[in-house]
Amino acid sequence: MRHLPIIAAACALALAGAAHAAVYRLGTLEVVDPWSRPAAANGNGGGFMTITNRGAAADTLVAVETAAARRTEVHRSSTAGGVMKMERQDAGVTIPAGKSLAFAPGGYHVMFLGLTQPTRLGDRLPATLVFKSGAKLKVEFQVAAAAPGAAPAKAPAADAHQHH
Ligand SMILES: [Cu+2]
Repeated sequence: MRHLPIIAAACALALAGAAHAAVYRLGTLEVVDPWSRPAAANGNGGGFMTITNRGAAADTLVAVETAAARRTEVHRSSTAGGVMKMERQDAGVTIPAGKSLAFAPGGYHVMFLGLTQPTRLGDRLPATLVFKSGAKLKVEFQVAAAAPGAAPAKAPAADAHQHH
């Protein structure tokens, strides 16, 4: 065997501390900081992350598998005329070759429908991201009040609204 750093097929560097990003890799796909907000059992949760495709071809997130919810969908939120709506992305979400795509509140997100258990701060929701290429990337959505690595919120915004 050649002397090379061992890179596991799915390499999770989930380190404690806000300064360290959680990075999951499989082939040319990379997912950074999957996270979700606390939610009640039987409720719905949103899953957020950044997916980078370092490959030469586009790939598409087509499904998310998890035992933590009865069903999952991929959604996109948008605001038109001051009204926020969510649209199911039945064809999946394509990450072009060499690009990153952010799943974030107000935009693309994974929708966990019917959580089997309440999710609390510090919990991790294991899930498998399924891509059109056949890649299946295991990640853990960290339950947090805000995006990991984001500046600490001073106070909840008065106009903060939850669409889930
Ligand atoms: Cu949604």
